[in-house]
Amino acid sequence: MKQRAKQLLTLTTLLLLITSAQAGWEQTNGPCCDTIYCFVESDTNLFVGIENMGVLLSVNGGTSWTAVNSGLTNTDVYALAVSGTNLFAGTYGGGVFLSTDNGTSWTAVNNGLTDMNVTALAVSGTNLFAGTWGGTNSVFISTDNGNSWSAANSGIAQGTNVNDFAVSGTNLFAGTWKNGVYLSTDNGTSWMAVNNNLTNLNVSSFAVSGTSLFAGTNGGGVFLSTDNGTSWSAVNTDLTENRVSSLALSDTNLFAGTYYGGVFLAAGNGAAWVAVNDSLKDLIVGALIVSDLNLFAGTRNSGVFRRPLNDFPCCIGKTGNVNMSGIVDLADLSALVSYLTGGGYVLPCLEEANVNGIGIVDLADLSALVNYLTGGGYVLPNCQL
Ligand SMILES: [Ca+2]
Ligand SMILES: [Ca+2]
Repeated sequence: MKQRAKQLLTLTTLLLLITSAQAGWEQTNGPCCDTIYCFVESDTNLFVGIENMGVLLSVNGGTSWTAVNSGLTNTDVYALAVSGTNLFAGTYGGGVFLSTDNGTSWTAVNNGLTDMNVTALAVSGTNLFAGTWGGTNSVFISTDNGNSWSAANSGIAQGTNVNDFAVSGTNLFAGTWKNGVYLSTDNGTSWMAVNNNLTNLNVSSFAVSGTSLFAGTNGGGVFLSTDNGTSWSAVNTDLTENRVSSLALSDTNLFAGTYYGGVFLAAGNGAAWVAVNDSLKDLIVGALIVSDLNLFAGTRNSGVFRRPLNDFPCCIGKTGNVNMSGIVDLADLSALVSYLTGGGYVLPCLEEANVNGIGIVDLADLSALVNYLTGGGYVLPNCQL
């Protein structure tokens, strides 16, 4: 009996360990409790911008945070951007502030900036762009690190409110409230609306992966363009909350932060979405960032949450997409063959390569995949999570 009790105890300890290893989100010891609008990282520094609380800095991957607001005379921080050793903060009412010492001190840099509600910032080469809200000019450019600004809004409807920018090569995109997406291919000199099939024009956020541009909207979920905004298609399978505030990418995992629905994950380039909210105590998410090996979520009432990237499921839906790219096809077979024959292929997701959903990844999975691809009638099982 004693031995049995010991075994039970060991089993219980093991189960506890497994449970704690899959704890999901962890609330960090930090900024609380006002709306978190933005993150930015610079080397090992992680900054967060919060309504009425200015900027907080973590030098230990989010474990602890310190307010860095000296000289930041407006603490309603909606946007952050890094350019070399320059850190910029966009504020609602106070324009743009610059810190050259990792947030230790700030100076207003608003010469020529005539709209002071700065809700988006972007760095493209040596150009800095500011997007504004409730003004007349919408977009400003600085070519001298914020020392001077000029309007760069030709082609943008007057009074347009800007939520976010995306930089993709030499393309600059502006996501706006009510007017969708604008594209500039000449560093902001001119803009054109690129909203074909974008059925929701309240664009809150962008994410860029190669030639894929994702746009998060407030009310229409997520859209994808693979032709620089020329056309869009909704990628909302199983996305049960369509008010998207923020997007973040980690390899082929796309994360969406939502108002009221927490965080969703689409693994493998636009697969179906799943909510990944284990232990996330606040489902109103205003900002996301992938930093180091973690995903951070900024919430409205409960501060910053952190979750290791390897804690997220990488296989969603059916198994078999071995390379986690596109559909299940011959490229997946090649990848699996290479992996199984020591060809050096590194599986991006073990559970995805476990085609039959049984045991380890081995020759039985190869047989299953061959059968599926040759029309032998094999049915790919659902991921075992
Ligand atoms: Ca594939
Ligand atoms: Ca297997």
